[in-house]
Amino acid sequence: MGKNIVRKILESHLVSGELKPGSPIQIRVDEVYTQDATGTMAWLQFEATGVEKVKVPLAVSYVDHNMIQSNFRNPDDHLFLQTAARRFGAYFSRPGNGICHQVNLERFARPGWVALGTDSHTPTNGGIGMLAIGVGGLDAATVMAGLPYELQMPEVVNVYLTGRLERPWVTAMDVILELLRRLTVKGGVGRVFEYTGPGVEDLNVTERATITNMGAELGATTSIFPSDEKTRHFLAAQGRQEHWIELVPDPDASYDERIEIDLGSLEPLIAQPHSPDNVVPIRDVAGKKINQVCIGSCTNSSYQAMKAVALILKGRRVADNVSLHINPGSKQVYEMLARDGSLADMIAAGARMLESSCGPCIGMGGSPGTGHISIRSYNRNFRGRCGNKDAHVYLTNPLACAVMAITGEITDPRDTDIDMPALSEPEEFIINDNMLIPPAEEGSEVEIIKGPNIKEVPLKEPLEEEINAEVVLKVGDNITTDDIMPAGSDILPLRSNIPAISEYVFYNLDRDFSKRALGAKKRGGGIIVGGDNYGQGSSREHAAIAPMYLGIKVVVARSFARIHRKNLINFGIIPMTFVNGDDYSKIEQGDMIRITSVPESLNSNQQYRLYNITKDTYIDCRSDLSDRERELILSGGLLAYVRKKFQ
Ligand code: MIC
Ligand code: SF4
Repeated sequence: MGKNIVRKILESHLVSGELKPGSPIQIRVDEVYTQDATGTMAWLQFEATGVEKVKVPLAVSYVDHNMIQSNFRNPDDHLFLQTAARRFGAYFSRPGNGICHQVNLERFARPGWVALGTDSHTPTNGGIGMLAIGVGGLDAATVMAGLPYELQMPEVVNVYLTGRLERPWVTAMDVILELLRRLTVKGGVGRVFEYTGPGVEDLNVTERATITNMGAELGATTSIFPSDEKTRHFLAAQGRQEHWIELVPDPDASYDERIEIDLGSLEPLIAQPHSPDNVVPIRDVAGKKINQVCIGSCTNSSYQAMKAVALILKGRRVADNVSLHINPGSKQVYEMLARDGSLADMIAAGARMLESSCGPCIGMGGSPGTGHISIRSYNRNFRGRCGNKDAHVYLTNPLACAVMAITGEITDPRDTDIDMPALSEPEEFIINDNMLIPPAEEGSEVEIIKGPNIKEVPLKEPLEEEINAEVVLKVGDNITTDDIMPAGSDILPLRSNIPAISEYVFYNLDRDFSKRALGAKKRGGGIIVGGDNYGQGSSREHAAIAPMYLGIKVVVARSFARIHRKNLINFGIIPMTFVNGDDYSKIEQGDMIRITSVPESLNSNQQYRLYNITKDTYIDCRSDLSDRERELILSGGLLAYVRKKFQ
């Protein structure tokens, strides 16, 4: 039987395991990249392995999230990352060079390679035919130290594209919004989305990257496009034609499932608050007054999209009731907009130009006001993520965003007299890598500089025989890592300081959580109870490290999102699921739970009888850990495990 692209790449990178959906496989990795908000931990953890130099062919450390520098914390972290990269053999992308995924696509991504990135939107690189997976910092650190990466072999879903994006005001963003509408934020768990079909030819690499970027919101392991003539064109325009290879599925390739989308039938869509899958046609919600528009981020920052935005704004003005923020995704795009006059058109129209960074997407500035409506070309609109839980964030394509900045209300652009600008990729991009600092020839001579913001990574205590813990929180379905460990300009600068950041765990849902958890820690520890898809969204391992620090021993949920589940295991917290989903109702916040013979159950059939002491009932749970994952938990987490291996 013919092979699909995912299988071809995995076969050529397989170290051990069987490519059977659900079974654990270990693969060799070509590139690892980090961003600053997760990267300080990743590099501290790499340092803790004692390995002198990264063992992957390419490593890049980006700075793009923590850019406000309202005190010493961010610049301390930046200097640590810069010196660590130079010492350990990684490129350093300086603050101002752009958002990691956009820059990586432009300058490093290669078809046929495998990449890990410490950020959930790493699949952006799938637009070029790279198998790019978001992971926690500790996974990245151990792979850089020389271990293969372990994941569960996902199912491969074929998204078969027909037709062309020929309807006015429909862009690549509408393709992924349509998929989110159909499949929801849980629809991609345990799956990779491979795009094929005649419609693929209609999309260029940056449009494909918009689709694979936001595939993260489906909960997918990753998404990927073929590498074809469009890919060759993009790489040539980036001066990297030598990195091109053709990568297409065999004609008779098989898939676990198939979904079809006719590009020609799509219309402009919008995701309403507070979830990226709450998608409707823009026309359904048209007419609402808006307060803010944000254009850019790692989802929609290509030169062609930004240039089209500038053409819409040219000679027009931003409505009085709207604040328009634009954050182009990379220095390359920004410089090109400046040189061709687009930047002047944006400024003249009244845009507030931001630097090339994540910015308002992660609540680093640009928060909307109370009750305000913000329209964004970004990828996530979880409540509170923008920095204000009383604001309403909608997600739509960048062209529609530009139109709404002018009309001042939610508008389907087809209902205006504005002409849609043509979209096309340039023949050549401006290539100027002067903000990419290569690693040192002699790393051992470089001193790593750690300012006072940088604290040691805490280690987990070894696993106990018996857990006696209190249910410190019970939550519902689709809890995001933004709920567990909020970001924003007050909290994000604490990423290198676990004791300090742990005070904010579940802060927006329950201000007393961390105090309560610390109290329970003194009495034996805490348990969190969750619904379906617990831990969806970002890759931030702080959503596991900080709870570990607060004494959380177990999370019991109906199901887990992939990256968060792995992060929990890496930090020694056992992710358990209910054998019978209805038992979720048998356990309440405040209940005392006893779990006996924990290591023994973990080592045998991974079944646990939880005794609810408060209610005097039993609840059957299980964990589905691979052999390596069990070993990790028994050693007290991945870092302890790796230390044993390397020292
Ligand atoms: C996000 O979009 O949520 C982030 C901020 O980029 C995160 C990473 C982080 O929390 O540092 C992600 O997507 O993984
Ligand atoms: Fe940055 Fe937002 Fe992209 Fe995350 S989703 S990498 S915060 S731009």
